[in-house]
Amino acid sequence: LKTWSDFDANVYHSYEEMTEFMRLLSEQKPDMVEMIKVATSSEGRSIYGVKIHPPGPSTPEKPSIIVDAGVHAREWIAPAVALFMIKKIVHEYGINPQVTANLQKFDWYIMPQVNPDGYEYSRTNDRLWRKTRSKNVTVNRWCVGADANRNWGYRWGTVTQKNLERKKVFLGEAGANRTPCSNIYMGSHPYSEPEIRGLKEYFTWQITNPMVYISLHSYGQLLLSPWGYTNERTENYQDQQNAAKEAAQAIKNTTGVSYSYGTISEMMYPASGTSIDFMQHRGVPYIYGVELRPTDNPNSFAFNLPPMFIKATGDEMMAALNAIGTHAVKM
Ligand code: ING
Ligand code: ZN
Repeated sequence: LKTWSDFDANVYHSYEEMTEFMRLLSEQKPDMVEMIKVATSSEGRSIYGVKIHPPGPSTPEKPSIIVDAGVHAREWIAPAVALFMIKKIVHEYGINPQVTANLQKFDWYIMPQVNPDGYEYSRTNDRLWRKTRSKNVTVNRWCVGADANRNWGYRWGTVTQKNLERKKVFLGEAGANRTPCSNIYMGSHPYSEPEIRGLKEYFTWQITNPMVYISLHSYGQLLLSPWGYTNERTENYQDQQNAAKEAAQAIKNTTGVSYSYGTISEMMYPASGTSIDFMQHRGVPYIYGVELRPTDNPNSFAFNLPPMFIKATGDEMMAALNAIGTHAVKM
């Protein structure tokens, strides 16, 4: 790579290549892009993001749009889409009216890969790895990793498998699990995972006016809003659904693909300790956990979406974020 625009957003990259892209971008577009460090992983990798604003000094009072991706290692399309959007925003600022308007209204914080240890493990050892790579000792054996989307402190561990069984809810990877060997292990305590601790600190202290928060996952083509830990609806449920409806329509208009929307517990399963619930509790008005492509039908590509779909998935997510941003400033 010589310049940031040489970065091929239409393939899956190593973590090193991702950080190289962000570094080049921040060096070559310093008037728009600042590289931020949000955390250090269990294996010692630095976790970065970018803050993007219109050319010129950034103004601290601006509302912001926050996007994270890569929480779950095997969901490769999520970091690819986040990187695609970073490149698209910088490239199309001043050209594409939607992108331009939303960069003028909001500061964008995009963290494209927040679980680099898990991601690298999924590239080299186990394609279906989901968790972090922290080490946990159990009574009779070692188990590695916690579910980074069960480790947040708000209502941490309140939806256990035991609770779910009592409610006769579909199990799968729902709820949260106290056993370190589980794929949805919630961690030994809230924020036990350094990746999540770092994100929480950054969100709490460095982002003063969050307006939209999006966490990218795969798959299923869903826009999921709070709460995760309970079936109860949030006080701003209707407004969140209205914005989701506009986002789904924007996606449809962009690529013709359908996304459904609703709360996490309605559309999928109850889950506690997610970043979505933390952000809702913090009072962020528009919050969506997004399940990107493909659909969840049995013969879909599941976690192995071919890279030829990165562009379309990225374009439609950009359209969805622009729609949510446009809705947010109207309210
Ligand atoms: N699904 C999510 C999970 O953590 C989710 C569902 C997404 C919940 C975003 C909360 C926020 O189980 C996947 N595919 O990981
Ligand atoms: Zn996920």
